[in-house]
Amino acid sequence: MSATTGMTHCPYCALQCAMRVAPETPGGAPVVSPEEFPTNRGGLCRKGWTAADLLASPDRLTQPLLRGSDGELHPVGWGQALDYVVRAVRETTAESGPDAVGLFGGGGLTNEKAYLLGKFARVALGTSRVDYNGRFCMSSAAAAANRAFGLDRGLPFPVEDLGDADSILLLGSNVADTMPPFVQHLSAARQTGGLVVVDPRRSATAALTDDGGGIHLAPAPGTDMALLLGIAHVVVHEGLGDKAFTAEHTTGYAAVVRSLNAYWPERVQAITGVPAPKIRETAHRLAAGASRGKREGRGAYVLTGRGVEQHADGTDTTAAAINLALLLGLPGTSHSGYGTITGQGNGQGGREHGQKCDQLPGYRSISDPSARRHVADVWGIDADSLPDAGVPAVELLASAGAPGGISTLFIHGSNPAVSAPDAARVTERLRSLDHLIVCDFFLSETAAEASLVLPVTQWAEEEGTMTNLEGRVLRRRQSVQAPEGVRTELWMWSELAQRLGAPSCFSPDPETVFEELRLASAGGRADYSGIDYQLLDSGTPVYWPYPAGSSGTPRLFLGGFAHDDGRAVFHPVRPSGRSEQAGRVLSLITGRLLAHYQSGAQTRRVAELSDAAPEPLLQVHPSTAASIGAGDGEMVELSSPAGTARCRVKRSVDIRPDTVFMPFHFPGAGRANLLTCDDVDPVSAMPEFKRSLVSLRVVAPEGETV
Ligand SMILES: Nc1nc2c(c(=O)[nH]1)N[C@H]1C(S)=C(S)[C@@H](COP(=O)(O)OP(=O)(O)OC[C@H]3O[C@@H](n4cnc5c(=O)[nH]c(N)nc54)[C@H](O)[C@@H]3O)O[C@H]1N2
Ligand SMILES: Nc1nc2c(c(=O)[nH]1)N[C@H]1C(S)=C(S)[C@@H](COP(=O)(O)OP(=O)(O)OC[C@H]3O[C@@H](n4cnc5c(=O)[nH]c(N)nc54)[C@H](O)[C@@H]3O)O[C@H]1N2
Ligand code: SF4
Ligand SMILES: [Mo]
Repeated sequence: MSATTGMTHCPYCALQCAMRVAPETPGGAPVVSPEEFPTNRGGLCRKGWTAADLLASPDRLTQPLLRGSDGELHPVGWGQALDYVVRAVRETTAESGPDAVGLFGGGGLTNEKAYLLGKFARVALGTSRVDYNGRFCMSSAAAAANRAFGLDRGLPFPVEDLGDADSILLLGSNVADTMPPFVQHLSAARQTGGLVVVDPRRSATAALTDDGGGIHLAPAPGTDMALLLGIAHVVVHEGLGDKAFTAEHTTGYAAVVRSLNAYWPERVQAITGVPAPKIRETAHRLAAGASRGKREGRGAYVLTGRGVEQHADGTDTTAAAINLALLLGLPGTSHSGYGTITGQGNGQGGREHGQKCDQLPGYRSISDPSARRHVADVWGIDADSLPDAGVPAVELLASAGAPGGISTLFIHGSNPAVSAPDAARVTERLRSLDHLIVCDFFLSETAAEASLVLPVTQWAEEEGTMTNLEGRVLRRRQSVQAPEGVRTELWMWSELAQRLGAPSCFSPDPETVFEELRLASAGGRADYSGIDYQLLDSGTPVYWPYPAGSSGTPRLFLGGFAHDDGRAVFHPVRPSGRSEQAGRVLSLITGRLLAHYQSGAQTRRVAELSDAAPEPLLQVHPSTAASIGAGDGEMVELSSPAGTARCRVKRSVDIRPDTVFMPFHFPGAGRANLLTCDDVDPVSAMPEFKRSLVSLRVVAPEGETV
């Protein structure tokens, strides 16, 4: 047995905790055991511990399912299934052109799959209509980081660097539930009282600030930008900033300082509900960390999560967080910085290799002629034959079955019937497609709508690489045999490309695909050309950019930012009028529970996890619950401009009275996304997931009004 036998990484989040998946006794069912790795240091969360249940689940799909004339899904062979796909693509393309075929990918796909999916779209199908669920996840943070630094890598430093921090400002992130082993990296900041958590709820992470651990700021939902401007106002007006840094390493300082003038702490208190003294205390705390960083190497970090990014102004709110970090002189130093906490298993790699509608592998722009030439040369095609940029996720899904839109759609690694905004309308759109082809290993709510379901391998059944939240590339090894009847997505694209007569090679072998990805990424912003499977097996930490001949880049920007002049760019931002109504309306915020992952398609099938959280519960402040006469466990109907949903009430003093919280992991009438609308951020096209205006009323469980 080699040292790497059974060694793999978790199927879920971007921390990519290391684990071994192997039978306890020869021939027995596989079990998970944690492994020592810098991100998890031997820890796993409950989802990781129970992940082997996914491999043995009785719900596992093992045969393609084709919808028959009776409207039901029936098992068919792979030959028949692939014939169906080829016919669907040919029919749609002949009728309406290649852009009538769409692909929707996922940030959980390996780098190899994300890469080949983008290539399959552009080369085998010739369509521009490809995008992915990372649009719902990372797009605002990516847009803001690209604008400010010229490059987006979630954490531009190893996660372990946080372990030395004096102060950490954590905005809209609940790592104690979403990445439990990550909490270890916050312990030094907590010991010095330097953890500042910004969340309208006293989340499990906000509770880490108790007992001298730090400060919890609970702004009204959607008012984070004003809060950040308030903190930055104090930094500038009390002379706490790093003027030498801003003079030497940034552009746009004067404009950003002007933009802060109207955000003195008392005014920000009126907008956000955060007391002015706490705003001042936060600014001083971060500034103290920043200067301690310069003296002793124990610095300050500003980190953002989905709570501040998933808004219709998420890019600008993230920009406000970056501006604050720049004023304090944090980014581009070895002891301080700004980062976003990437969410999905391969949320980082998934955004670099061409699933995004405007990108080619290596984080290249599809509208850049030299990038097109480079990638077309690797693919052995003419650059002019590459489609132009397509449309982002919300627009792509909204165009399903609509005139001029897509009429055939492939979905790989996403369950938009539960997770997309305005999910009822998205489901209707999916139903109006001529052909919906879903690849999954479970019959997700989206797969249940498909005309064809293709059963594919999952994490520990296949080889591939992932790029975690720090930009570290790692191997997710095959540890168990896949059940008979399932195929890898690489095999499937390879077969389909051949049948469709694609003018390039589509290998079914992950290592061969990775070798091609290296070439395609060479010279791009996310350059993987110096990485190969042997290097990854050697245990050396591997961070991109990793050009051939280099030794990779654990810490970005130490020698300057990625803009041509080496400087970071301040982007002045201003809150829209929307945030001013905070406190006078009831806001629904949505997010995650420890026990479930995303749309719940996987974790709802793990008994221990579904027992822990069997249904959605609406977190409501007791005073708000009393105002509508709702007791614990009572069923309420929530109404928003997008629609209505139902769930039971869980009263809690850990949330603002003007705010209710609902997890989005559940299907049916308890779907949080029945309430979210498809407003998007103008820069990133990120939907407004985090805040919807709602009203509540108590209903009888059967649905009658009480
Ligand atoms: N258990 C679990 N872990 C996961 C996942 C999962 O589904 N389940 N998914 C993974 C993925 S893909 C992602 S993207 C990450 C997400 O990880 P997080 O960003 O930590 O998760 P969320 O729960 O979406 O949001 C975090 C917090 O934002 C708060 N929030 C909501 N609205 C606002 C607001 O307007 N302002 C502020 N300041 N805060 C707000 C919520 O109360 C919540 O506590 O988690 C990853 N890990
Ligand atoms: N209201 C609200 N909505 C949200 C969010 C929120 O905070 N609030 N968060 C958003 C965020 S950050 C995200 S990332 C999205 C995530 O939401 P989704 O995009 O729906 O992600 P998952 O639930 O992980 O769906 C993955 C599906 O793909 C399958 N799958 C897993 N791995 C593979 C694979 O390798 N290949 C194939 N073919 N299938 C695979 C799983 O079985 C599952 O059915 O939800 C977004 N939606
Ligand atoms: S924290 Fe994330 S990667 Fe680690 S075990 Fe939990 S779900 Fe898996
Ligand atoms: Mo995400």
